[in-house]
Amino acid sequence: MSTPVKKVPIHLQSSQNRLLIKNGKVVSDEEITDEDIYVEDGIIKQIGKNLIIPGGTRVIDARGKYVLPGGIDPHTHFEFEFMGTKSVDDFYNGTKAAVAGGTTMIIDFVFPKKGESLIDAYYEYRQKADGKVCCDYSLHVCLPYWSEQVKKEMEILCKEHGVNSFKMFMAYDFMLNDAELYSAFDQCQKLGALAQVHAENGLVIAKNAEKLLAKGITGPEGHELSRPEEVEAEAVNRACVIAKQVDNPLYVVHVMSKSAAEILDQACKRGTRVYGETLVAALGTDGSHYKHECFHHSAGHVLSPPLRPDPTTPLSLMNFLAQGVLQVTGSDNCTFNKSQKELGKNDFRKIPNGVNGVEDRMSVIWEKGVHTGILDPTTFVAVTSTNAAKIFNLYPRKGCIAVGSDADIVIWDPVAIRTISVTTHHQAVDFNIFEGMQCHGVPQYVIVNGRVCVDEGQLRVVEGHGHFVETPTFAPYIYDPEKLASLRAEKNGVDDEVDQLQRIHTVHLEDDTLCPTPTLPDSAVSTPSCRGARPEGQRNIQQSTFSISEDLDVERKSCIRVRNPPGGKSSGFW
Ligand code: URQ
Ligand code: ZN
Ligand code: ZN
Repeated sequence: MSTPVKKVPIHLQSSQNRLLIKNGKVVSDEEITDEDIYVEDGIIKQIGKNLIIPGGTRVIDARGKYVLPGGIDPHTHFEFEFMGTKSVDDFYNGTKAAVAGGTTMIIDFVFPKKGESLIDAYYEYRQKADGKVCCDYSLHVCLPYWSEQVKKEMEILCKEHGVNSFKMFMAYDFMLNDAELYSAFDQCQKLGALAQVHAENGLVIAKNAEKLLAKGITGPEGHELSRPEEVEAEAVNRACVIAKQVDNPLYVVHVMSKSAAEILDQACKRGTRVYGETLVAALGTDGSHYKHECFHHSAGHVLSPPLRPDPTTPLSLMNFLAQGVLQVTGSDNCTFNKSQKELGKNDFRKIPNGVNGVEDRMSVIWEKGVHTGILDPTTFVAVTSTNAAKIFNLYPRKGCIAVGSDADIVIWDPVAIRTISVTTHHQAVDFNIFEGMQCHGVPQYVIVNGRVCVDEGQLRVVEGHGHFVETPTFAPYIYDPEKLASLRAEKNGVDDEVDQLQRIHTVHLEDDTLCPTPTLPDSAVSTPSCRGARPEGQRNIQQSTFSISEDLDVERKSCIRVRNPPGGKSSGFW
């Protein structure tokens, strides 16, 4: 068990101030290399072989392990007042659990009450979080209503408070109508902010729920029955259409169904700049739990959009991540105890929505994605860290292991196994939707801003060690045609970074001369989408036979390179 310790000035943590990580396989979103990493004062200072480092530096031997950029969970709700109660993981417990699982940064949501000033709500969140967070964090801001004042405050948040993304709801009693969504997306477009959307048709859900209750269906199974896949897919489509009218990129949070992901795929092919986030809950479990006879069990799985009864959903969503149709994974960690879930004992509409995931996201995705051979480690890094860093403009400070980046690093043991359980997790909640799941892939060390916070598996977080990180607007990876153009000019059209830009998604350019399509090889992308035919000779991850143990056991080469083509994986030699 961890014991929170008092914040110690960084210069007094002498043994942890300087760190050398040796002999590991360093994974980025596009390659795996054999390199050592030297960290000082929270920053990565050197990467390479035979580094010259000061005496007294702590050395961690990562032989046989992967060295990953710390996970970024772009979707949490800590100490969130919602549906008449408050989520039980606060910014301390929540970020402690995040770190225990290999996540070194979270992005939470400011949730103003209807009519409340966005700025006031933002300050309330800063006040709640700043002294408690064990890792760095940023904030999205939700728009639960629309007004001229909201519009003005969005600008202030972007210009003065380090916010670059806003979430709008198409369900719940604080949903925006289509005209309001249009205005909100339009304002995002002017500010260079990312519009996020919770896509479900709220009006249809309300009618369905009334009908189900009238038939006597009051239990958690009614939650899913009232919000079937097409209700999610319809809203995703509508959001994509509206975003396209104002030509602003759209980020669809918690894509929970095949139908919704397919709509994103189609929208992307039509040239809408759209990014999709799915949840570890959707990848790791399914909607069969709503039929469980125990209310606490079934209600413990209630979130919106719901888990899907179609048992092929988790695998399909994982494949969508592998193909680049979806780019990001979050937890949507929004935890309520059994006693809180009982608020909906007689009416499923009142069950507080939300599940755990911030602690287990990395392990569950490794188990279901990498261990099964669907993702390789570089795609794992892309979908658990790098893509979120790029989309929310935290890259390259976060989301990669590079000189000058924050030393947020995970030493990942792909062979170790742990069994997830409410009895051993670090979250405050008394239920775990992944109970009993055995996961290969355990963080042996987790380094947060240069401090070893998981040390040979032992959790040693520091309350308040994290900081608020500002997210500037106009993220170059989704907005800046000039960045793309100069990259292309420098690298003669086909280069890793352009590939990356395409792979993280759908770089839709107004100026056709900048469009990457014509200069890429025929076999590569055929549209500005990240997804296209697999270039010759490049391995199809779906048919991959790569082996983690082989990779880690091979005689050490000076460099193992694995390139990611747009939309897939991966050539190179292992
Ligand atoms: O919709 C969300 O993200 C929050 C408000 C609640 N959690 C959930 O059920 N997904
Ligand atoms: Zn939502
Ligand atoms: Zn959420």
